[in-house]
Amino acid sequence: MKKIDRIPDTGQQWYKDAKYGLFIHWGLYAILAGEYKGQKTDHISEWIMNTLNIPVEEYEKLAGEFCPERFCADGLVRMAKESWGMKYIVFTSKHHEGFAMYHSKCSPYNVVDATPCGRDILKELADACHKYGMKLGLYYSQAQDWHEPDGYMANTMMENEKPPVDNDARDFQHYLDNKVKPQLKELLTGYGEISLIWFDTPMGMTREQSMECISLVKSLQPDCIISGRIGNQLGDYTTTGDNFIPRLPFDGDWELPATLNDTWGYNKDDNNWKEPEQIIRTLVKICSRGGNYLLNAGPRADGSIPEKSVEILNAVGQYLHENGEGIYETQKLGIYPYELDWGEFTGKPHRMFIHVFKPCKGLGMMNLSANVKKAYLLRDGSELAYKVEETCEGDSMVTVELPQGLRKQAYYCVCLEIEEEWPVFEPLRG
Ligand code: JFZ
Repeated sequence: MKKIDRIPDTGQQWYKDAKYGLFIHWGLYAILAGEYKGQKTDHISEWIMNTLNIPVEEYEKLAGEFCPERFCADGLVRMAKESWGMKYIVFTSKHHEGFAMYHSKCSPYNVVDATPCGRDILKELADACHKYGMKLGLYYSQAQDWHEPDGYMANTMMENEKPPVDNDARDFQHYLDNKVKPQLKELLTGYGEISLIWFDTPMGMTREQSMECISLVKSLQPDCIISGRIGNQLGDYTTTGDNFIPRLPFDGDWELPATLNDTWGYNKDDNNWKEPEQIIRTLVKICSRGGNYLLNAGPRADGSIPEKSVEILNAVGQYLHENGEGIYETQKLGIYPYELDWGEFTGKPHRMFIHVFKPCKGLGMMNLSANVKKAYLLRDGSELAYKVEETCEGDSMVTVELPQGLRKQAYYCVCLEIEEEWPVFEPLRG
């Protein structure tokens, strides 16, 4: 059972302000794209080696086919920043498959030495991030490594006549000392500023082993943030379950990792895309509850981003372009006592942002008590009329009036400037 004994805090203002980042899952699994020798995986595609029980010697051969001709780090980072409105990128430097997407000197199983492309993908990405002022984080699978005899491997539900893996029989410490730590050292010394290490699936790691990884990271880059999945509740922030949105405002720094469809790595058959509107609503909810949204794109093996992902992220980016003030740098709000079907609130000191998701005749907010100084449409600054009243039942009520044209629209944001630092959400009473 998880015991919560402290409020997680990254101590990094950039992270608290960021709100929206890009997760990139890219590795050899992108070549299979969800299918191996005619068999399709029905699990997340980056797990295909484990799910379909592909032997190491077979899986390794994929490296010989890795040819990312269409990968352009510069273009990707520029797009993430300018079109998608993202403030940080987390890239899979090594996922559970064990393959390093950078030039590792301590394992030849890497993108430079084991492939015909010979490109240090991470170097290209890091250069672009530093050029555009994009914060760069690295996903690193510290516990699971299916390529190494001493790395852990999960026993999945989707077994393929596979004998269970006995992780206890493995010399995990040996793998930790001989692959994880040397690789972390390479990653934190060879690629400039690394703002975050996204550890994952700690499995059987002891507190000491988690601590060893943390100490190493902090000794090399003290400001580097450690994700919640280092294990043993030692992360600098809370990582929620994938695609799980906390219902209530949540103390401390936290982040929700999420997919655009049902997989992280590229899967050619997964077309279960989320609508941009759903992504926007989720982003707003996350902001009102104090977290960050780390949204994934899984490039194809050739390095291109699926067109549908680009389309969705562009649409979300358009909302951010117009309404970013109501997203970036916002802080956790209190609990508004009503469930509104038309919108959600975010806030900064002396400003409350009303994100409207449905056509409304006016924005009536019961049990909101605030001395409103001004109401305006965020995207163009046009002022809106408002009323601050008390109902005959004695509840506070703020109503923003909407001009005809706006009543038919949805996905816009209204800012209320208020005298108080934070609006008061009155509890319901009899
Ligand atoms: C992990 C990985 O296994 C997966 O491939 C992907 O990288 C994802 C971001 O992270 O999967 C998890 C780990 C933890 C939870 C869910 C999925 N969790 O705690 O709910």
